[in-house]
Amino acid sequence: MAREASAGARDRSPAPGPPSAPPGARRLAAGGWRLAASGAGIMARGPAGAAAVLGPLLWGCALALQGGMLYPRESPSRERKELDGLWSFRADFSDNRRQGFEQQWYRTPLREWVNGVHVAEHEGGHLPFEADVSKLVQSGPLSSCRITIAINNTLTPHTLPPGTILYQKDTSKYPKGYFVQNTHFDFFNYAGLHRPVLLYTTPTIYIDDITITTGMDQNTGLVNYKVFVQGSEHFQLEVRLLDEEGKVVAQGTGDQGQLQVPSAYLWWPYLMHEHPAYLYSLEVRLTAQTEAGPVSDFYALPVGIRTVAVTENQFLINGKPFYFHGVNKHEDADIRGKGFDWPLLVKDFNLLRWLGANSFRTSHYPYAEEVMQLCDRYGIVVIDESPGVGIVLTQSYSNVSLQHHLEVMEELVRRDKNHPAVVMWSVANEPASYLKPAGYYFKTLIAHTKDLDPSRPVTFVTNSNYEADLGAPYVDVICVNSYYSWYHDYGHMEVIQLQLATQFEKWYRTYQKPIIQSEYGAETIAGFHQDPPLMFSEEYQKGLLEQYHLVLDQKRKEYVVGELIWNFADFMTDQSPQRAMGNKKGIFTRQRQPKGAAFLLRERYWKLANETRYHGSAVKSQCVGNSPFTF
Ligand code: GCB
Repeated sequence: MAREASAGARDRSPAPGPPSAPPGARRLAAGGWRLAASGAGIMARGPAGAAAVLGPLLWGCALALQGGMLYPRESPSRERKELDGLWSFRADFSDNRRQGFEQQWYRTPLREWVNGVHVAEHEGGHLPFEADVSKLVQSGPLSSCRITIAINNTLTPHTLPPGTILYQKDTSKYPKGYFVQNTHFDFFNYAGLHRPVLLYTTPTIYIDDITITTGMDQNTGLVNYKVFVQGSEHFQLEVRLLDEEGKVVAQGTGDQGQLQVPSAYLWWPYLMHEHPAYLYSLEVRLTAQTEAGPVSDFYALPVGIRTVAVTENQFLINGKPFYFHGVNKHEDADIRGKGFDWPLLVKDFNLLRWLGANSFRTSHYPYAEEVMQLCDRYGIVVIDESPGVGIVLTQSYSNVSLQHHLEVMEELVRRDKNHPAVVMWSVANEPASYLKPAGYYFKTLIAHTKDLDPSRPVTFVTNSNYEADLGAPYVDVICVNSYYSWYHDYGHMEVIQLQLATQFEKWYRTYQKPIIQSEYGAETIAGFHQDPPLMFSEEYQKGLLEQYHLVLDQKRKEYVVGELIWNFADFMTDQSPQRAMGNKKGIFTRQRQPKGAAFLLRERYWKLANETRYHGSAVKSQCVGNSPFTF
């Protein structure tokens, strides 16, 4: 089985075609294992074959995906190896390096070879895929093995995110064959493997997937489980739920059932309860008899018991109103670019907790699984967004695109369904939802996502006008982005209150659904100061935020259920006259140093936490202390 990696090619050359001698290889000792390498977040390619494979659109149909995508963990029956380190990458500088575009290799999925044998292919970035490679690597414990992954980050109108290749034909201005990749999103389309590639073993009969949903009946926690097994139809399953002290609190047998936990500890968001993020451990033990003897498998899954619900004007977690005071992020940092990095992750989570942020949106693609695990562990609530960003061309609403988007939602739900931190799916960011086909597109996509996971609300993030938005009728929560006094009425912060209040009123009157201000902010260059405030100064960012907060404070008493600043930190983008070395709307710099707005927001978020926490719980009121690590 193979997992994880993430990609996007910074050079504009096409990825190598199916190789006779595989390029870009890494050696590893594989022994007699069942072997797994994984590629999460391999950036996108043309999904031309998708419609042919899946047939008609999937609304309400069974899953197109085969098998589960449990995070590879060590256990008494499983071993895992991380293939971190330097891979030898090979860019193509040959004379015929444009051959890939001419022959449209980008219309075929990403490919992976082990010892020269093609084992897997995958379309789309940011989500894991895997392949069983046991037969290819069982030649002896000391033998080596070559894994080759060909990655292509070319974006077409049908990939997620979509993009186009623009050929410049005017030879008085551009060399022959010159082309550029155009995108409709505001972050850098990094190349390469962004996340770990892993090998892992399983027994021949193994636990392939687990689906958990949870509920409450009075004080009794309910954990519904379903276990999927591969390799045989004859096996026994035992399931035990352990509390944080390791005490068994419930148990069952068989591949599905309900565990009941008297006086259960609930999973609460950070700052909403004095004991946030309580995690049980679900231990699943499989035993089976085979001709070769007994086989057993063991997998332990963290489980948080919590409920999520939406009313006309509230977002409820465990039946109590929850207010999102959080951020939008990017997988981006200085030096590493988009690459996964544990120290960076720990730093970011410490900053989130310092800030008093209880939530974030995975703008604008699924983040690494390890990020989601930390959210579970620290109680940081997540709006889990697909890579559906920049759907603005009519072609990107075609059936081919929709088909791919439906599959991507299946992959996302399959990967993240068991995370208590995930409270809502976002299928897209700022699509051209006023275009005619958008109504059918979002109706289908949202219905399919709800079908996959009836336990969570679904949304997409809009910047369309409330009257024109054809997707909004289908969402559970209205998530709206606005940049008053930034992308228009430059410098006129005095109009923000009127414009924002009008925005909220119109959306609410039209839909009677809770609203989240899912983006707002201002470009700010750390260290620029100006009084009276001018755009790009730290004072302007703070002033703009304060104007938003005045209106948010009124409307959160009615139907606004959250505010997510754009952005947590500065991040890299394509070059343009609007971007001074990337997007600078962070409240932290790209190196994670605070701008003035970080302190302003910290003051606000801790105050909000004290006001909006669940009052049955005694969260300490030391919130606005000076300690940089007051949790
Ligand atoms: C948006 C987008 C986000 C951009 C941001 C900006 O509306 O959703 O991706 O980075 O605005 O700064 O312009």
